[in-house]
Amino acid sequence: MKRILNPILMSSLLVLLGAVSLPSRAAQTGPPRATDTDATKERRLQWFREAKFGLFIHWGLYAVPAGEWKGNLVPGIGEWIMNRFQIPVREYEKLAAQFNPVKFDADAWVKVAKDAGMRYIVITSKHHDGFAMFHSKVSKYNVVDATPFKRDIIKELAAACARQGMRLGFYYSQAQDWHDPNGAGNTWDFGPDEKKDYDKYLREKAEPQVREILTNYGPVCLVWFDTPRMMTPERSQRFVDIVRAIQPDCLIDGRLGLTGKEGDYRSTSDNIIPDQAADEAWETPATINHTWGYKKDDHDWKRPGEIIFKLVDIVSKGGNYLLNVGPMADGVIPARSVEILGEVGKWLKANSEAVYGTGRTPFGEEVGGYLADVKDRNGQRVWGFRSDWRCTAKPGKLYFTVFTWPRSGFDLPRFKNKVKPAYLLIDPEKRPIPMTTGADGIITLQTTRPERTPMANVIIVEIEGDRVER
Ligand code: H79
Repeated sequence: MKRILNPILMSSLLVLLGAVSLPSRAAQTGPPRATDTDATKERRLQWFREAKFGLFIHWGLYAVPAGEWKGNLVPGIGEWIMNRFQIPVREYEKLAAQFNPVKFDADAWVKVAKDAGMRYIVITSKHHDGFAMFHSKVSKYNVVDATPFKRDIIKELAAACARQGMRLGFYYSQAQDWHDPNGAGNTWDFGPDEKKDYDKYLREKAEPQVREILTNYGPVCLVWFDTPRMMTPERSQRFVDIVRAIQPDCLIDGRLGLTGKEGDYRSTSDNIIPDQAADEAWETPATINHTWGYKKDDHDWKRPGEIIFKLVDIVSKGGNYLLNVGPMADGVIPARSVEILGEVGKWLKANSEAVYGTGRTPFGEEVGGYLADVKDRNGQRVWGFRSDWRCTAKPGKLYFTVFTWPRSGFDLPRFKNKVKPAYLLIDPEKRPIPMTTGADGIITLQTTRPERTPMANVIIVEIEGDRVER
């Protein structure tokens, strides 16, 4: 708690005192700012740390084959179909002529995110296949110039987000581009990456396109780079400079460069939630089924309860959850994913206080620990995962989200602060939950599982003092 709040408080204080120069208009055209201190970074991150939950949208030409090419179903993730079947550029690019998502309704998409309780959207402006979902002057291989649809998807989504007060960020595949002869990844048409003029691709396509998405679509909350193949420090710095020069408040994810530290926050591996809490800002990108881009045969959806658990688990560990949907080629987000997100949103709406703007758990033992005397077949320690409850916190307030209701009352973890009456978050009357203190000093909240709100219930424990003393 202390460590997570202090930088934020510090940065606003410093800003108030004028100790940190805020990015100015002049900085937008000048050379890279030398003043990118931890405090400026923390100030940029403030909305992100509060937001917790975002909608990832993977949409592109791969929605047309929807995971099937010439009668073969692609194993694995749908947006990789071109790579997996080594489809030549001349064949794959014909998909553009079939991309006509007449049912696309940007406002409806933003509403899906809103109803799910999501606070930001990140959409693929260009994935590894090289196709731009915006009107690019750099390459004709884009949704306006190459499809019968001719509408700028990104422009419409940006307008809908502005109307509905939703932050918008762009995924941009900076390294892999299977359409460009010098982009990384397409070895079947263009040979090995080492023999390519990679900097020509960066200078003539990726960098100018990143400038376009930061210039033409209003405020961009973050750029989500991915798979940093061959992204030397010097190359990733060029992208940092572009972002900082055009939109100084825009965040950069953790997959721009090879170290993972070139951006503003840490990105975990796809679908990986860390075992333990961390103070640095971080985000888990995750799928709602298995694929990112739409695949007609992927029906293995995560249940709303699983998603709520993952969300609270992530938030209690100090992270953000960027959960993906893969819209179909007609412009519709698969109905099942919308339903699932709606269920999550219902829970989140009722329990929002335990999620948005909270800090990580002041405890930690609730997430589990290495099992004593147990080794796996490789001699490695084994993590014993616990999922009974998770804790988030605000100054003077602890939120215990209980997933497995204990039969004989809920035992609070040990801490020194005096405890004020506890109550259920969903109880408008805040009726105190009876408490007993055992001979061992453990406080037990004597409550049975509440009938209302399915899946998980939040107990609020107010304490004396802003933060937990153990
Ligand atoms: O955009 C989503 C993925 O397309 C992207 N990251 C998320 C957010 C991503 N790029 N690379 N990877 C994920 C790792 C991909 C690994 C695999 Fe494959 C792709 C496994 C199966 C298909 C490449 C081709 C490795 C084996 C076959």
